[in-house]
Amino acid sequence: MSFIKKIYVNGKDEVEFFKQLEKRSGETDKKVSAVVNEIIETVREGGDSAVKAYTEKFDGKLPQYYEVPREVINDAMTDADPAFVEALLNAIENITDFHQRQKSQSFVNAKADGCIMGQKVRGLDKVGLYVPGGTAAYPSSVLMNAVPAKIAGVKEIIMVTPPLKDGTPNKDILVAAGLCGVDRVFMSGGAQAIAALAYGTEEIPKVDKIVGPGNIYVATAKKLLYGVVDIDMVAGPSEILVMADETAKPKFVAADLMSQAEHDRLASAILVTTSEKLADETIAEIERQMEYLERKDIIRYSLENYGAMIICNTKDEAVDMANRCAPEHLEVLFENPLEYVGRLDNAGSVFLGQYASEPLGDYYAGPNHVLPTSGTARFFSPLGVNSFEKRSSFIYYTEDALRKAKDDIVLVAEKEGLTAHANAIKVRFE
Ligand code: HSO
Ligand code: ZN
Repeated sequence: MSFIKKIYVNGKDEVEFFKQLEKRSGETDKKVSAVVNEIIETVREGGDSAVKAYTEKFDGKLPQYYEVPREVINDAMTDADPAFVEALLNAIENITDFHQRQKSQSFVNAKADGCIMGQKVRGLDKVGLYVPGGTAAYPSSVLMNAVPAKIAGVKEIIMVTPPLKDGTPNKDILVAAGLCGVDRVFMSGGAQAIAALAYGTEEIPKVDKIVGPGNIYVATAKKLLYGVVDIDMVAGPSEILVMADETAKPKFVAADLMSQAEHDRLASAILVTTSEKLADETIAEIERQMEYLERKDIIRYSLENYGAMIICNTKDEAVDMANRCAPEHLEVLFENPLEYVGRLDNAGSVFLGQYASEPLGDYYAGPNHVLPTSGTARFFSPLGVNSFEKRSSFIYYTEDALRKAKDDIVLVAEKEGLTAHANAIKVRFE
């Protein structure tokens, strides 16, 4: 028996497994909320000195810089491995090409009666980008956040990120930030950095929206400050669901499942297949390939707890299951993958065919890798240009047109008991 579960569709095991999966997306923890609330209030009152005091308290010392000087960012770019810079530039080109197509258009509707109405779309002024420390400091995520923000027309992107253990900035993150035009970088992490962005301090600008993943303190701070600022969605653990038939290659399926399972111990990787033979061979492949992967302990844990091989009777059953799960990433390794696009309603990003391996989307192809998790792809969309845009509408009316509309407006205003509203219309025709 392998450490990975094999489950037959519609059975008792299936119900148990999905219950276990749901437990991953934890409710907001009351104790964490209390701690974060206090941090938020202290930073709101105390500004930079409160941010620095928390950094010292939690990290034991202050980082090399509070704000990273521009020359340090430029030096990081010139000193970096040219192949790494080239790879990021190629990714930026693809991400730009994809996201440019998302830009919304303003519109003006000039009507025959002389009235004009329209909608103006513009980028947010200032956006805060949180980049976590530790092993989850991903340069690719800097690209996925900053490129669409730039395309939307955001005027200033302010990054906050904790330092490495020795107090210096993470050079790879600086390279990514420099290449995609991040304007300022502050070396500060945790709930204190989020509070600083939301309220502004003497040095850290107040932003309109905060994006980027973080630990439970960061996520809680974002949730608590929603309304003071806008936020992106609060990302849960990574997920992949692979739908495959007997034509899929177990070697590829196993590799792709583990590519997500390695993210963290709560990651989930599920195979839904019409072929029990494929499931068995994939399990064997996982056990073989896992041995040479650096994060095999994380992979083993997440697959054991949140991974499964689900055997279906038909492809329709597999499609239904994918739509019900609404996974962050959905791979279609059926013989004719393109035939299924129209029927897949609830996935963050869909990967079609055996060469659209999930990491291609994480790093390179162009679509965003910041995606809805924990079933929220039912109603949330990937991060994109519109996440950084806002709309305002405008109205111009002629005297004649208002005269025609007058009685309707007055009638409804008086029904609502709002006579000052009615009056504002009536006085114009007395
Ligand atoms: N798969 C992650 C994104 C990522 N992968 C960054 C590698 N680096 C989002 O679920
Ligand atoms: Zn990934």
